[in-house]
Amino acid sequence: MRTEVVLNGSSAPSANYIGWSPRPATIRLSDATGANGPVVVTLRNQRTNVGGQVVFSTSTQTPGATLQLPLPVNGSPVDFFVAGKFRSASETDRDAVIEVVDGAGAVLSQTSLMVRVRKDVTTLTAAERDLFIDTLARFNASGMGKFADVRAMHVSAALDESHGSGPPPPQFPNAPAFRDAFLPWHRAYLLDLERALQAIEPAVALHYWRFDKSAPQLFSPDFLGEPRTGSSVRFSSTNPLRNWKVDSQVGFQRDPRFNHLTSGASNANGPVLTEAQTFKLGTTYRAFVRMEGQPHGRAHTCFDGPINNPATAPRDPLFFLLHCNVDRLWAQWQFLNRLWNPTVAGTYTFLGKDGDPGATRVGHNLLDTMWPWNGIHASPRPTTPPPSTSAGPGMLPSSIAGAPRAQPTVEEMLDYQGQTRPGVWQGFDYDDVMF
Ligand SMILES: [Cu+2]
Repeated sequence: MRTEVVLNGSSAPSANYIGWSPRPATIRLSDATGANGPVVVTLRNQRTNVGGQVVFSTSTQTPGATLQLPLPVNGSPVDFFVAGKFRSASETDRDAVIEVVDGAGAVLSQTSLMVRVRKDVTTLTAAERDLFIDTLARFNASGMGKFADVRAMHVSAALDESHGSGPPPPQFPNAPAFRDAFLPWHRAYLLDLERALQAIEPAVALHYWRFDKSAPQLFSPDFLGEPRTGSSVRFSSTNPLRNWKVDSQVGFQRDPRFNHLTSGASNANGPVLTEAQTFKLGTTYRAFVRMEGQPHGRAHTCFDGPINNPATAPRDPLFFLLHCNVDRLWAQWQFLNRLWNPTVAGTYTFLGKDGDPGATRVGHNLLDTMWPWNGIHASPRPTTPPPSTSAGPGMLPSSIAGAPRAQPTVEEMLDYQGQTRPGVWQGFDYDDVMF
């Protein structure tokens, strides 16, 4: 007797990646030899002391470490859900194993999967760290790879789309200066990059730099480089980033204006807001998005080097770890305030589309699509051809997540876990932001 477990609607191994959101799964008797009626099986974690852990649920049963299901003898599939057990993420590729046993304890199948989440860089194993920097280096390919397009999404022509600039429109005088889509735009941006990295190496995830805490591991020759005053950061001779090249330039400067070995980020104006202070910016999106200035902006300006200027910041890989933390802060804030659904007051600012009364700048209204993924390059959008990590305009698709669409709207970036739209998961989670 054998069983077959299928995750995320595909029996391909590339589908066996989950986060904290319940993912659709099926189980069936693939070989019913010896059964003369429905077979009750138990799903469990094969190893409970090592590797990623999962929980099982059904439409009527709450999540648990085991699940009993009767399987029809004719081999038709039975639905269930599987999710990563919060704070029990994988450390290596597909180190979680769903084991199925019959009533006598005989093992009917084992299915490997990975609970793949974005982690605090200070908690990574050496293998996780190396997987990340190696994949990033391969994606850049010493300046010859598609990483150039990721950078080209965040140059000066694009900053109206991704950041705040200019005064608020006259009909909306109290609006923050065009900042609304700062967080959704960067969420899409990071996800597009992460999917590009996962196309090279499925086990990789973006990770985040908690800039309000010291992270000496990060600023070391084996990770993102050791600062050297006035010159490029130093990498160890085995670090795949040692040949990091952008704009025909090898290496980059990143001089901290703070003691990077002992404290969180700080500049002449003082430290970045702590996480707790950031959450206290307010309980509406309009109040919270002021974090674009502090802590986000200040985290950038805690260094001398390309990272302190928006148009050049993506030359430095730290940019992506900084922004991953910005996105995580938003995700955590969303969770704390239960704000994923735009029809709930405070989730987002303007709920209409460009051209409606009260609209702010195109690309920043809830129902607007976002450049470059929408492929539009006529004013007032950036007029340069939109760079793309995929063959045409649009986000890279995912083998495990159906969302967002290739040309996402601002709205689609809000509920990344499917909190208010069950099953609509974007394919990423944070180690400390639960579902
Ligand atoms: Cu930034």
